[in-house]
Amino acid sequence: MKVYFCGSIRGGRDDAELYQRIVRELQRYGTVLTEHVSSPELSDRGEEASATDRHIHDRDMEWLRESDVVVAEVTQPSLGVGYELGRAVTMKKNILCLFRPSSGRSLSAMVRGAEDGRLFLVKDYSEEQVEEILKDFFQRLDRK
Ligand code: 6K6
Repeated sequence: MKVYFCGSIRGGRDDAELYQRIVRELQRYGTVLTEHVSSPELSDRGEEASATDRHIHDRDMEWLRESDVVVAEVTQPSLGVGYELGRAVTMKKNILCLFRPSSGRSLSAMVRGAEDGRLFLVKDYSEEQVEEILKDFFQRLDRK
């Protein structure tokens, strides 16, 4: 099972620690292709000396194509995550979006409204529910 994890980079790194917890949990179910998204060393400048933006985009799209499932933490708004979700929909991937209402934010209608109860799921959650929600998601995938 290959998992593509999405989380904000240039959109802001406030939730980086939570991304790390989610990625660690996801690693119980498969290979996380985008582990770097959770790296505490990565700043909101999201820059890597050797990688141009085109290289990052093309490499990430290749990983997205390769992936079996896409899990996105969508509480911190990020253009890149929104873009990845749109591309993943076109590729007919199984998608889980995780949103924390405790943030006081309101999730974009373009993400919440894409929920279809089948390939595109949106879950409101709090941090202590991460394990349980991912367990349910992967169990459901097994039954598909
Ligand atoms: C350096 C070290 C690790 O990453 C970098 C450079 N930046 C990126 N590398 C890989 N993926 C990226 C990078 N910047 C954005 N992305 C992708 O877009 C990730 O898969 C995230 O899910 C998403 C974040 O988008 P922004 O708009 O918040 O940056």
